[in-house]
This record gives sequence, structure tokens and C-alpha cells, in this order.
Amino acid sequence: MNATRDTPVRLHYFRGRGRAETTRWMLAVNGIDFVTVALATPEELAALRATGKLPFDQLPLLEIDGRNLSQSTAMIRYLARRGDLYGDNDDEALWSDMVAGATADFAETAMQAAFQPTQAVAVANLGRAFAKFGPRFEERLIANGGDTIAARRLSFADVVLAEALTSYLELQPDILDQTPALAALQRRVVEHPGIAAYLASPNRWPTPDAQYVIDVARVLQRALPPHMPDAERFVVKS
Ligand SMILES: N[C@@H](CCC(=O)N[C@@H](CS)C(=O)NCC(=O)O)C(=O)O
Repeated sequence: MNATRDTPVRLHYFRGRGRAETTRWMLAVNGIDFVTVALATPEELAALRATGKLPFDQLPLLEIDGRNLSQSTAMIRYLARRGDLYGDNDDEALWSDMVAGATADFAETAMQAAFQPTQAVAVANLGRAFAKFGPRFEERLIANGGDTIAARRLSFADVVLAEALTSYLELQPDILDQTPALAALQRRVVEHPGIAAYLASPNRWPTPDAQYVIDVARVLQRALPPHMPDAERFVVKS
């Protein structure tokens, strides 16, 4: 047995999905169990920073295989290589990267939804982002045969795209009605045994809400969105 592979995998982040969520889905699709380390206070963040495990002083942090991984895009690609989910040739790897990059742009709108002043604003933003990216994803998926978007078989691009689509669906349940291939892809990925087990587990956080926004601001000691009461409450005045 490999000693580093026996050490628990630990994912450090706030009490919510945010920029750690794609990594959670990639751990899940690989069938890798992990321990959630949910930071709740600025002191906990300071203590983590003092360990020297954060090369850029940022979260998330993934401890795996004796390494400290920073940057969510690096984490998903590390897990894609580890799980053979990066296509079978250079073209498929390139498509995986292109789709994952577009997905990161697309997912940002869902990630920012809880920070918007109203649900209506968040849903309108999602509608605009989907109008830009949704038909392009649908076209690419169909051109690639309809089952997977970047390679001949499942790649990390399918996983991160399904993660983003799942967030969109939570906020606007009919959003995939006009893109049946994308809707089928999302269903296939959430039915993958590793992903399904993760989604039913305590490691899966609920849809981000105002409490999540407050939790992040408290840990980072930064201002809340201006529409929230006492928006400067966590900012340390020097
Ligand atoms: N591109 C990075 C972004 C990391 C990032 O901005 N993390 C935020 C929390 S979501 C953070 O640690 N902010 C504190 C800081 O930058 O000092 C990633 O995807 O991992």
C-alpha cells in the first residue's frame, strides 16, 4: 500500500460550494473519499495560512497524494489526469480544456447568484449567460456524437459542465428545456455512481444562500454586498 494514498484527502474551503465544488465533483467521479475542512472564522484561516500550505494564500486547498494543491483549475486537471479523464489524444485534451474554460466562464454567473440583491436579478443573469453559452454547448455536444462533449468517452469537461448545469437548474428548473442533449448529459453525469453518492452525502452543501455569503465575508473579513444590512460588519478598521 502507498503511504500517501492512505492519508485522508482533505479539502479546505468555506461552509459552502463556491470554488471548491468542481473539485468535489472530480473527487466524486474518481471515487475518492475526502474530508471536508470548513473554515468558519478568520482565525482558522490565519492558522491555515501559517502552515505554509497555501502558495497564494487562497482557498480552496486540496491535500492529496502528499501534495498541497491550490487553484481549482489545477485541482480538476490533476484529478482528470489521475482518473484518466483527459481524453485519449491531443485534440480531445484540447477540447476538454476549451469546454472546461468556457464552463468556468458560464459557471461564474451561478456562483455569483447568492451575492445578487434579489432572486429575480440572479435568474435574469443566469438567463443571459445561458443564452450566450447554452446553444454553443448543445451544438458541440451534438457534433461530438451527443453523449460526451469533448472526447469519445467521459472527460472532466463533462463533469464540470454538469456541475454548472446542475446549479443553473436549481435556480431555473426549465432552463434546459430547449437543449435536450445538454439536459441528457446533466442527467447522465448526476447518475454516475460516484457523483450520485457524493450528491447524497453530507459533503454536498446546499444551494448557496445569504448565510453562505455572510460566512465567506466573515472568514475573509471583507465587505458584504452593498444591499445587505451592515455591509461593513466584518471589515477590520485599521
Ligand atoms: N482562481 C482561484 C481563485 C481563488 C480565490 O479567489 N479564492 C478566494 C476564496 S473563493 C480567496 O482565497 N480569497 C482570499 C485571497 O485571495 O486572499 C481558484 O479558482 O482556486
